[in-house]
Amino acid sequence: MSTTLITGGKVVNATGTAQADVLIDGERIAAVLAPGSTLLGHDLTASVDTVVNATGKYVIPGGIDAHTHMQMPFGGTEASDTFETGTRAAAWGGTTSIVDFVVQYPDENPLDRYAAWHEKAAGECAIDYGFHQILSDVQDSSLVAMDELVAEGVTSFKLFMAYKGVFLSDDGQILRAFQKGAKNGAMMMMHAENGAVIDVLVNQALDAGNTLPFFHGTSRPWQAEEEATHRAIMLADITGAPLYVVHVSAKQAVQQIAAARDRGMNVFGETCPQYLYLSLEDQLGASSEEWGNFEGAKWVCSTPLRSKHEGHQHYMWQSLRTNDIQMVSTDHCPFCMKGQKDMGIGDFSKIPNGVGSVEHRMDLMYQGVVAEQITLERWVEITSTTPARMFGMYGKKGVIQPGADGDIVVYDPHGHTSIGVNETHHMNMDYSAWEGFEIDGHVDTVLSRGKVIVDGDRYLGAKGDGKYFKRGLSQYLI
Ligand code: DUC
Ligand code: ZN
Ligand code: ZN
Ligand code: ZN
Repeated sequence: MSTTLITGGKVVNATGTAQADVLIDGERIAAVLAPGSTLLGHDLTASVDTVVNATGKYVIPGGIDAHTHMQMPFGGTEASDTFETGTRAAAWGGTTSIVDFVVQYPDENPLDRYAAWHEKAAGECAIDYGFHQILSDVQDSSLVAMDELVAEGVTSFKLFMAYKGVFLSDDGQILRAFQKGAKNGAMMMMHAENGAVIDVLVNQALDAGNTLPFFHGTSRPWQAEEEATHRAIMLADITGAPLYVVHVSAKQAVQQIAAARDRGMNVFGETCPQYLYLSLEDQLGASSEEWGNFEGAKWVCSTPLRSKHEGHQHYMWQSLRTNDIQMVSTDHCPFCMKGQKDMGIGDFSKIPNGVGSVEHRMDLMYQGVVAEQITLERWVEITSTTPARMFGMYGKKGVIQPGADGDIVVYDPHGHTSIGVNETHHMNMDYSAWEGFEIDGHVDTVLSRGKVIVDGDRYLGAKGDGKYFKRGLSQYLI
């Protein structure tokens, strides 16, 4: 077992920041020590196998991205990052755990799909991974499977109010799944958009000849998100199930979540970097020599980017500060422009939905600290500590304390990261949704369960380093 000492840095937990050294023994944190401590008279720097000098830098718990779709079959193709490429990119960006979605399509057995996801991920991942389960079109067998999956560490289930024939469950099916969640303690996750309304608006847009990517956004109005969020909350209230609303982009949806929380409900909200930084107007204005005004396809995702004139982005930052929104995941669902997104030239509804950001979440959210939108501790909380607690990983993950896994990032606030295309990102994509973003800050060193996997610009990890994490129930529930 090797030992590592991270010296000279400022250890940042959600609860506070202190100058401290971190001693890692094997895979776990052994001690958090006053700077320069000896142990029983021994100079630690001379006693350990590896010393990481973190002087002038932040030492934070590794990021947890609780919403990814590695190699997900979707929209007639498959998300372009494999478990291997996607988790390696995550590691480069300071994320040391993901929770990915097992997909059950209608008529498939959720347990078979769960086994299939293990097959895809086993031996491939750079960092630890857990699974949520997507349930489509909830059947009796799905309800039985939910108990077995919870026992396997799949303690959260995502349902959809949109994507008819692919994912959509009706309100009765949702109610039944929620009843099960209320009983077995699982977190119920919701893609909250009114699918029937969206389907009509999509067809009307196409009939009118409005085929460009921008019309993806205009045919998914915020009212469809607010309404579905409200409905999901009411169904949770009827059943007593905890509810986690994924990829919230509309301020009105946040207001529904905040109102439910004020009433004492266990309702939680997640947003994603694209809803904090990007707008429908950016998508409308996008064009390039290569793609013309199809360029906007790079940012086709659901929920969609929202209008900046309506103030959603600003509201989302504020909600992160006030805890009306609890955490930030990416909804990493990457597709290349060539051969994937371009299926939607002439018909935006055929553009596979998704943006790839798994590598950039920690950097992008750190810009909120730089811009004084959130505190340093809140940055750690929304990217690591809360995801760990929300999804039953806290204690081992999401905190720097004795006994926790040695998942640690040394972050240099004086460093700089330019986000560009191939040379400067590691995701398996032929473009970047974040191209041109200049980041104040840099991920310097990344440890996964005590092993240094990123050291400056060297990648020292290997596929298979990452192991399945069998999650417990949410630590936010009594
Ligand atoms: N939204 C996306 O953008 N991609 C995957 C699925 C989803 O809900
Ligand atoms: Zn979704
Ligand atoms: Zn998703
Ligand atoms: Zn670097």
